[in-house]
Amino acid sequence: MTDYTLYYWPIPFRGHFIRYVLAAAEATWDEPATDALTALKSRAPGDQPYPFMAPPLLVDHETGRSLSQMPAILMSLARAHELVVDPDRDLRLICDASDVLFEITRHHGAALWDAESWADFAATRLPRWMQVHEALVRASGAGFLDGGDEPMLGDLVLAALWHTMTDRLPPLDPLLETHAPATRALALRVAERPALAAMRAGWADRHPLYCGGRIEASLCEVLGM
Ligand SMILES: N[C@@H](CCC(=O)N[C@@H](CS)C(=O)NCC(=O)O)C(=O)O
Repeated sequence: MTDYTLYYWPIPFRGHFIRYVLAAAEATWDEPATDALTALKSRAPGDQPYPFMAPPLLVDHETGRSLSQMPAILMSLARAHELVVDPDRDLRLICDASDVLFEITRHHGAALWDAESWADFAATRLPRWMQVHEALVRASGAGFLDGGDEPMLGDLVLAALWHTMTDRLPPLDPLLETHAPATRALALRVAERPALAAMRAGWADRHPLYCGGRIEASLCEVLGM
């Protein structure tokens, strides 16, 4: 039996935040097929073994506990595997990441990207998010955020956000290089750790690339992919 079961769509997006922490913790996990997730998600809350609105949902097989909401899952997982040094900062970074995911999908696909809306986002809020993290990374000094030899939760969150985005959507990499070179380097160092590289290798040729759906199609279109 695996240590955990992760219910999520077969896309990187929010799932990679959890996968980064699971892989860094050298935990084992399985991911049920989409129809199992859809069946669980569409049951009435009172009939669900654990009531939840939307994936990710993580089941811990040692404790028997289920948890939804990416920030709660990350904090709980990282605490259990001793990956938390500065919980307030880490939660703040997770909330930042959630905001960026919300923004880059135009509120989970509520609207699709077109050339005009993308040009505005790519010239204003997206580079500002990059600059915000760049300033935090630079203030923490060289190396990982907490100064140790191993990436901890804050590093994993930054890498799951920025490396995943620019790796899966390569036309965005120059923007990150311009506005957040130290963050990009940190994210790359984290993503290249053997356990994380091995996890990512399983995704190399997979589609959807990033967030899936019509919003991914519109993103690829404005990015010329
Ligand atoms: N606040 C939630 C957001 C979860 C969420 O929006 N999940 C998306 C996939 S990334 C989903 O499947 N939404 C379907 C729904 O809301 O019914 C979290 O951080 O986990």
